[in-house]
Amino acid sequence: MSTTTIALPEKSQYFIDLENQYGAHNYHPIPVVLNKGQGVFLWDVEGKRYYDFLSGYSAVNQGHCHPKIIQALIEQAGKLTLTSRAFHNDLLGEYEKYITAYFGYDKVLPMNTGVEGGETAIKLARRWAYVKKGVAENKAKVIFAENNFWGRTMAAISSSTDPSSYRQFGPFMPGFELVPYNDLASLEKALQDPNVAAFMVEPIQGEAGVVVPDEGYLKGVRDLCTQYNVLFIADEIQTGLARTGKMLACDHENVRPDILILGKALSGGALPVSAVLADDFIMLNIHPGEHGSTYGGNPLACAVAIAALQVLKEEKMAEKAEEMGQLLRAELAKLNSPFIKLIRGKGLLNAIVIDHPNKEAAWDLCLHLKDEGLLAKPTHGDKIRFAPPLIITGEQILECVGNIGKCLDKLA
Ligand code: IF1
Repeated sequence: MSTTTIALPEKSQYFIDLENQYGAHNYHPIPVVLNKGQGVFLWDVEGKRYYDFLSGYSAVNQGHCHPKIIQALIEQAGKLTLTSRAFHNDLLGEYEKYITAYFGYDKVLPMNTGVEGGETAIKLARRWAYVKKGVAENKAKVIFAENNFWGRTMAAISSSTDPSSYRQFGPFMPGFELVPYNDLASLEKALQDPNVAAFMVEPIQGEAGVVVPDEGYLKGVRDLCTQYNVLFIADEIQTGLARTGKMLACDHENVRPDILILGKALSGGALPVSAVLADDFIMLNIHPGEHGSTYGGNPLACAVAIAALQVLKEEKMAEKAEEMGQLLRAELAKLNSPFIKLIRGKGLLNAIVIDHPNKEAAWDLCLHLKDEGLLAKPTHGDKIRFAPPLIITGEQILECVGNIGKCLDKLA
């Protein structure tokens, strides 16, 4: 990361200094201090406006502070925010009915963060393997794709191939195996093991730098998992909820995972809400007292999630993402920049790969973009994710690409 220290306006520096002094140093943010968000825009404490091209890592698909989502938050916040699952409430069942019909599954297990959704999916798969598939206790295996990212818990990093995720945090969770992404032959080989409970995979690998698999990969995963009686777990926490131009990235190939994990935009950025959806033959192997969480399915989250899901459909955000994504990639290509090696993505989940002798070029480009009023952040060094809220207009895309072009020229 760039070590060049930039002189920041006093107000911004004040807030950054507080974080450095009193907060863990587990991030290296772009040097900007935000205090307002609305739609595709963010404002910093100096009042400067930015286009948000990260969308909270796809948690803000609906746009910052979407009025309908915030309205639901405010109304419910004044009534009842948390009952715990020790008691019933008048929102959980309504939400469960709504989201299971929305995605076509028998049941949902509500959690909070995305990684809790991943953990829940793995527990459901292991339990199914013991109860239904007949795998010997503690012998169940779960297969993951290399370069996956599904969070920061011990289980999540136990499946990671990224040293910055797992180094010096061992020992790790047993029973996890890895296959190359987008490689059906390797997957089929791994599935020969009768102890395999599930294959958990992102339909597009987000953190890896928006890696889109070949057409037919997801269909192949679905067919192989069916053939070998292995559960297909789709981690749609970043790719789901209209981000890639369909409601789910799996919809591009019309495949239905056995377990679907959602998070991030399930609340439109208002509060952590995640969900695991599956049919009864998987979900009903977990019995009362065997899994849960204090905030899982809380009434506030239910009210917000219903509004967040309604808005996606009412405002046809998947269709918009498809159209705007095509425009964004086409306009980026037209820049013909010598510093863009690759443009890839689906819908409004895109990334450019920077080609430049200076290994800090992607970071430096993001600093120039910030000065031009566009916020983005590199991932894995040379890739920059371009993922604005799905409500961005064509005119705004053109304006942003113009600014991206100006900033690329500064890398010369
Ligand atoms: C951070 C990355 C993205 C995810 C997928 C599960 C989770 C994530 C596909 C876990 C979370 C977040 C984590 C956040 C930044 C962001 C991220 F850069 F870390 F890798 F998006 F690419 N599955 N991704 O992308 O969800 O528990 O965070 O709610 O750790 O800084 P979570």
